[in-house]
Amino acid sequence: MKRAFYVTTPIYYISGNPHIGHAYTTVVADVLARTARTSGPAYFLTGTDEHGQKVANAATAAGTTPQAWCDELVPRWQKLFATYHVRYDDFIRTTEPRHESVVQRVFERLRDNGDVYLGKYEGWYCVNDETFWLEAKLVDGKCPTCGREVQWISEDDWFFRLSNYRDRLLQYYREHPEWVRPKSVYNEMVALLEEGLEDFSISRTNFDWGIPIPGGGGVIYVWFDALLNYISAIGWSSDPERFATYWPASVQLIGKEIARFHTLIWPAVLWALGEQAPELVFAHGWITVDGQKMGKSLGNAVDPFALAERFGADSLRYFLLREAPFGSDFSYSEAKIAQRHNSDLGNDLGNLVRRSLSMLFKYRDGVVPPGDATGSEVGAAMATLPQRVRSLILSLDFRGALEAVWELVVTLNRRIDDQKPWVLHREERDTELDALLYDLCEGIRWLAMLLHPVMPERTAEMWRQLGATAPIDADWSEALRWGGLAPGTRVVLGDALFPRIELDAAGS
Ligand code: ME8
Repeated sequence: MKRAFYVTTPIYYISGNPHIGHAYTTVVADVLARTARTSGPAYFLTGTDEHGQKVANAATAAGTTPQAWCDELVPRWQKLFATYHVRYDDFIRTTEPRHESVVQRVFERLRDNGDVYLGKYEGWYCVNDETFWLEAKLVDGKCPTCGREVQWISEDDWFFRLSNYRDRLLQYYREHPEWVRPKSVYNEMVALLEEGLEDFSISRTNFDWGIPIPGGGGVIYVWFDALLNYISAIGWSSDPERFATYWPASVQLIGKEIARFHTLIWPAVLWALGEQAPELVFAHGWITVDGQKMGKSLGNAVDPFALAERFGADSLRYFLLREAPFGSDFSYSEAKIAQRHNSDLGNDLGNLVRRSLSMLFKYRDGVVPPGDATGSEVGAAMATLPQRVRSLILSLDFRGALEAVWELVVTLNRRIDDQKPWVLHREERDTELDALLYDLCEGIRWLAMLLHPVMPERTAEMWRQLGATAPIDADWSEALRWGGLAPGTRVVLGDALFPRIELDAAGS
């Protein structure tokens, strides 16, 4: 039934400016979507989470209304994603009517079938994380996630019968040991399930910036509202055919601090609606500064626009995917970004392209010669590379995928060093020189295609310099056969792809 790869990011609170952490998840989703698109349809959703007390407080502090505040901030997020070359299919805002009507419909449906009931909530609430906490979970009386003061809440609320789904969830976790990754998060969620689940408050009466409860009595709790974006955007209850094309989602990416919402509450809500749980929820690690999660509220957030300006958005994309195994935390430093940029991208990849194309100019007037008629050794050695890279990316091993691509970078650089084209030229070993130059250009074509999902803009420039005319994002299994680059292609000498960044200037 399902016909497309569907990937989502969390929708971001627009209580302040975006930071590099927000770009991180969205870039990862973009890499997945771009890779999936090379072999079939994909759909990539991101957006903004606009209701709730946190956003309302930010608007009040800025002396404006929540809606005006959101309208003003949304373009900053869209600009962030454009700056990082992200190509999403849809950007959902939770204040849009297409979303609000679905949330109300879900509420009514669950109230009618008894999964939602009226009760009394008394307990602690953290506005920053928009999260209710049991007293026992507080740390020194403060929010266990962000360490801020919590407030006492006592109100009549609507509840979702989460406790009813505990056994089904446990069974589901046992039968689908890969549905939540990484394993550390899976284990943590199973431990929570074993402790037992409380019903979950899904309304608020002490403030009004939210979707009204049908029939009155407050607004819908921001998390219940927000989770539903993943299905409201694809036509739940309004366009069944479209919905069936995309749901269940292939990958839902989140940061690990919101795993509980996505892997305990979210599947239960979906089951209450008669829908399936997503195929995979991946809770990735944090970008940290001095061991702490980078975030606006801690005052350690890095401006993603300044960063892109300094290092280039594609170098940042590369860094984010290459630096740590996906799932782990990793510490941020400009020195590390500069190091990856200069070494992997500048020395290995950029120099390969520059050396190869300038030799082609020097020895063959910039025209790609014919390859070895008896077959290429490099081509044979790399035959399964595209398949390997694709499957590593789609299993979210981005670092492994980049390491695999670098096998080709290293092989080509080594061939130049071993075969010494300048000697081949001097000794007039023309056929050998032709074959080597062809392999270098064909290798660069492969690299541009394989790295396109990770560095869409720099690889497009590689493509331009190579004089390639076919689409760079074509199906790998068709386009990546050694010999695809037509002899006679005229290459173009361009600027260095990854100009060196001095470590001192970059800070450390
Ligand atoms: O939680 N390192 O929104 P949010 C890595 N609106 N990723 C980070 C990060 C960091 N230091 N900081 C933020 C919300 N992120 C809710 C989500 S979904 C139905 C509702 C990324 O603005 C990461 O993906 O606090 C994290 O989960 C998300 O931003 C949190 O964004």
